[in-house]
Amino acid sequence: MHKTLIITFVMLILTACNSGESRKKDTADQSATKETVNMLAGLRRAAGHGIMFGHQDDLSYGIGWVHPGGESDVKRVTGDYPAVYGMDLGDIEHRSPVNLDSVPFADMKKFVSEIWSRGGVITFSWHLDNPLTGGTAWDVSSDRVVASVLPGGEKHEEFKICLDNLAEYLASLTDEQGVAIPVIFRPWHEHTGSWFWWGQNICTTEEFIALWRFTFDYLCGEKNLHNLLFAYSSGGDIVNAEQYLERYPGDEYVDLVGFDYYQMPDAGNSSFRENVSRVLGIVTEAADAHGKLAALTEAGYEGIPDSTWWTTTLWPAIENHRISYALVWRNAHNRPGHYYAPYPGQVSEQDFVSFFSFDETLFQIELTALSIYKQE
Ligand code: BMA
Repeated sequence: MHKTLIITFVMLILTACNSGESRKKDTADQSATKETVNMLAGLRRAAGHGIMFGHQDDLSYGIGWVHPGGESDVKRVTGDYPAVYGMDLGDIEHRSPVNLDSVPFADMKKFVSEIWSRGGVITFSWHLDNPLTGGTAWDVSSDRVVASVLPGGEKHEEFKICLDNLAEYLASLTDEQGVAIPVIFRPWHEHTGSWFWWGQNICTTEEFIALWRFTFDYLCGEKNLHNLLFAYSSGGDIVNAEQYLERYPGDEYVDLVGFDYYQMPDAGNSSFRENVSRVLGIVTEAADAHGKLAALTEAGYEGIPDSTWWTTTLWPAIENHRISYALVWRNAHNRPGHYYAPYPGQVSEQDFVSFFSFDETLFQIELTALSIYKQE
């Protein structure tokens, strides 16, 4: 009897140890490819050196040009590419040849291989159309959309087709050797605001978490995609950690945590600086507590009317926080004034060059030296 008890006890301990060890990879996806695992380790390493600069649609178009190949407003101003490139997958759910901002998905695919070959970082957002109403991502006319796409909902099968189309595209992102190129996938962003159909007042906490987990499980499980790091990114309206983490889907579903925040024309530099720094405090603390990376996943000042915005506003807001990257939004070529990075002749051009020269801002040249995809 005594012996049986001891054996049971030992077995219990062994089981406990094993289940503790069953999560071996640092990535949320336990079947992540070695390139993806290396990428996460490389991103952690880079965060010890500085903050990577990112730009949305950097290679697709800029002020006065549209994807001729190799062009970049950031490069035109600094001589170097950004470290991080944001791109958007909106409309891939319909197998459209171009995304919601008219960027051909075929071009994006070329950019992805180009970025991968020079050791840059790719992050995808997804402004997915509303599957219930057929409207855009911004159609918040119904609060039943998330429920309708979840298992049992009337749009569930259609939603799975959206994910199938997304997965097919993500799976096609391979290099010449057939290696799946690792990317940061940032779905369901700005969910603490109520302007997208997956937003705060449009669905419940349970529905949002179910949506996230379903997306993750379907892509990594059903679709066998293992080149994704998942980014959880809220709006900038964060008051405390509890609110920030209210709809956090769990450590097993997330690799990176962040938020999006823009300077409004009437808000002033100090309110941007203070809010970004305050929220980064909350987000980096949450990141540390959960063993995740942190980032300012979207930011900017539309039209950058302030000639010293980079060194007197953005940099002071982020410099004291250990974050992986700060990404500014796109330089629309066909929407006058809708740009967030400087171009030659723009008023903040020289200041951006100063920002670029800081030891702790990382662009492509520093990233190449850090070779973030190399196994440690
Ligand atoms: C928004 C604007 C839109 C664009 C969308 C997705 O912030 O830039 O013009 O369609 O992002 O990129």
